[in-house]
Amino acid sequence: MGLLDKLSGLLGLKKKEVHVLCLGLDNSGKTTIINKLKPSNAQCQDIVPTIGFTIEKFKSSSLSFTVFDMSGQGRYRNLWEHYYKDGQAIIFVIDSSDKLRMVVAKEELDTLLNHPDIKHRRIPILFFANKMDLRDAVTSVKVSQLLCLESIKDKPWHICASDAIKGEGLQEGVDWLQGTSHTTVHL
Ligand code: G3D
Ligand code: MG
Repeated sequence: MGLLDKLSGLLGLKKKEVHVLCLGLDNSGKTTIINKLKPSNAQCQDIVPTIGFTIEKFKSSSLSFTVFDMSGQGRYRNLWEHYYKDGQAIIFVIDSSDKLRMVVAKEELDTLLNHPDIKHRRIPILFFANKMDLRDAVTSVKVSQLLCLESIKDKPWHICASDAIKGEGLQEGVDWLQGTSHTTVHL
């Protein structure tokens, strides 16, 4: 059973689709992670390229994924924020080796958390401190400090160190999301 099948197993009882948003700066590893997670029968529903901005969408039996880069010019912001209200879980991916852009990732996270469609919802957020295999990578504890995750009080969150190329850490993350989704995602 693929990781995604397992995650979607939580819907066995409820039979409704869960929308997962996979976000983070470009080059953090989102596409690599999603490709590892999605079952082989997942269909690439939609890749919507506009100039400089791409939204990837995947769908399996009861789970749909919307993936996009939170970077580039602010003019794309409206495009991606449009998806927030339908998201029932968030996977936020960080390149742990990119210390220079960690502050940009934090800014994007803060903007996300303050968005009206996210701010007042107990939407679970799974953080992947990705690229742990790289020599320059900081630990997941350090990533968590740099992003001030402890200040997130009103949403369940969890951080996992991951190496998306080898697939390490992804299972732990999905297990957490599956566990928390039972109690926090309203279907
Ligand atoms: P994005 O979808 O967030 O933009 P990608 O990111 O999934 O396209 O990944 C960006 C680059 O980082 C890719 O390399 C990918 O192979 C690499 N990458 C993703 N996850 C990891 C990881 O855990 N460890 C390491 N070392 N590299 C990772 P290329 O060379 O294809 O640009
Ligand atoms: Mg990508």
